Amino acid sequence: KSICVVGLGYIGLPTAVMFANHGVKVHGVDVNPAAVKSIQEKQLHIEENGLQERLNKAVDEGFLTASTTPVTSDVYIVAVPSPINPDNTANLEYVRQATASIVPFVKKGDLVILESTVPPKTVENVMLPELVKSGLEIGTELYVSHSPERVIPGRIFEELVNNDRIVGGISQKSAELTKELYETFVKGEIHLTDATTAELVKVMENTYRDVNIAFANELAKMAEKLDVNIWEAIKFANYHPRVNVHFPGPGVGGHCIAVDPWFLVELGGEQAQIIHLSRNTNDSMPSFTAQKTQAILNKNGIAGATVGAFGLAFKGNVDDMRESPSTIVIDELQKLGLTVVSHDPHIKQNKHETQTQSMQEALEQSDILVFLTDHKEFRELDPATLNAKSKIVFDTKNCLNREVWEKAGFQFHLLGDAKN
Ligand code: SAJ
Repeated sequence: KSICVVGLGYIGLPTAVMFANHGVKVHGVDVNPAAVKSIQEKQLHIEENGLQERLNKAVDEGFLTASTTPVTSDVYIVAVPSPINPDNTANLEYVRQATASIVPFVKKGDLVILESTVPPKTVENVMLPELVKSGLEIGTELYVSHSPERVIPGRIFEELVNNDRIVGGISQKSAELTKELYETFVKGEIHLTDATTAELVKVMENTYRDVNIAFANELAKMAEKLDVNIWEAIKFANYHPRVNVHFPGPGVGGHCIAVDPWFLVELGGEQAQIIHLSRNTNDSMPSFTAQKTQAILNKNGIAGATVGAFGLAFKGNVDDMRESPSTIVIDELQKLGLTVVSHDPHIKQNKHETQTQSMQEALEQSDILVFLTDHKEFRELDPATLNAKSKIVFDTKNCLNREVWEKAGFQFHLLGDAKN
């Protein structure tokens, strides 16, 4: 079987590479010529552990090719962005366009799989109206399914293989054919259902995480008033066998957790109250973080300060700035009249207008060091040898060791802890 993967981003590319590494002929398609070129030249446009070696192998062995338009294949996998509009409604235009782009190529017996995370009913209401234009009968002549990815950036290859998958077919045969295909490399179990259930399951998973993080953020704000260290409290609560509280932070970012719950808010309206409130709570964290930074500066009598923002990625050890809370924290700090310099060892192209410095430059200019992302490089810093202008540090991710930093003479502040 040959596969055409439409969309060569964080999900499409690893998936394409994985099939190619297992001896399947894959053709990757992206409307962005730079993404296509990067594959042809084996120059990665995204950072992911193990991707480079696998890409090299796939291209060198001739199993992966790429272009800006689809080619005739047996299977089409759609893995394009499904972002939200500024008013928090789903933007399904990429899914619709990608589907439309394969219609001229599909033939009897082909399989079309949607990987992108989408609001329930998207396969039915957005994809099928395009696919019927092929003249093929859906479910019997043209098989269609939703097979949402569940991988976590940073560990994509491990999780692509080992995670269970939920596959929802528009017909039983569609689901079965999809399962057969993914069994090429998936070692986890593949559970079959209908397309709408699979769509809901995927969005539910990310919403569960968002709601749970909002709960932790709400408690973090309260802990500051109660004079409790929320990280300690969460650790203790999680010793309970049926409790798994997530962790607070400067906000929730990325293209999934901060986006998908809005799909349910749009569909559920009044019924999606907890989900909506959780989104708002998580979206309030950048401003909470900026205000706490300001309060620390005030307490130290520092006016007209320069804040060092360490970490621009949406989470630790990734190079992805999509929906990163750090950028909003920086905006909020600037609104408060503070100057911000920033540093991120993983970001090659800063998508925010703030100035990015080297670690040393940022350390030398900052009146306070605010850690916004739990990158490995930050965890491993040795405060005793740091050549920094300031001896005030604010850790929003609980990624630094208070004892070690205090021993090195730093005044240590932690989000979700009033101490200091
Ligand atoms: N975060 C917290 N507290 C936590 C955990 C995360 O504030 O306790 C923040 C992170 O810092 C980050 C954001 O949430 O800003 C999202 O990070 P994440 O690690 O929770 O998730 P993603 O977006 O990298 O990946 C998620 C995963 N979904 C779940 O764990 C349910 C992944 O399995 C999905 O495949 C992915 O979304 C996706 O593509 O949908």
